[in-house]
Amino acid sequence: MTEAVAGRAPLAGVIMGSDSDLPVMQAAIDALDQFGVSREVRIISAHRTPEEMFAYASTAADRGLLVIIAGAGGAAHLPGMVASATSLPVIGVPVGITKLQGMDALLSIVQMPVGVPVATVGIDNARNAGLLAVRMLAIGDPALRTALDDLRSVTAAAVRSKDAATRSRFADGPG
Ligand code: RP5
Repeated sequence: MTEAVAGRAPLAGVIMGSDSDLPVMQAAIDALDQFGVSREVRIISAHRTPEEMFAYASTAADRGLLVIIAGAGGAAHLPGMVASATSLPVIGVPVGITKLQGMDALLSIVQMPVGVPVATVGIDNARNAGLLAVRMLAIGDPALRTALDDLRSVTAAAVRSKDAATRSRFADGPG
């Protein structure tokens, strides 16, 4: 699905602490676009623009958003602080931008206190964040669920193809 998403009220918000996160976060945007999910993209920082962050999070549901993907690196407080100010599901993306290669961001995002959940994906795995958001939206959207089923079929076919090629390559060995 590659239908245009412009002009429709966004269902997903993709936010990140800096434009330096964008090369990683682009994969989340691409996944949403692949499934025709309307989205908005913002640079919002928990540390540098905290007022904007709280305004964004606290108004997100009323503006029609259904899910928020938040990426940040280093002392990555953006996903957790956004989750503290909204009841929408928040998916956190640890961005591996520092000398700690994302372990700092991963632990900052995943170690949330009880009561304030953030669904955390792997370091730099923004595509999974996008796909998880699509799965959440598919709960109430049968067409989206069918599209996800199709993607799983394509993914399985690719693995079966690699399996066939690998079996063929090693077919002549001993045993
Ligand atoms: C974090 O600090 C951002 O999410 C980014 O990953 C990191 C570095 O930001 P810049 O100094 O590149 O703006 O808040």
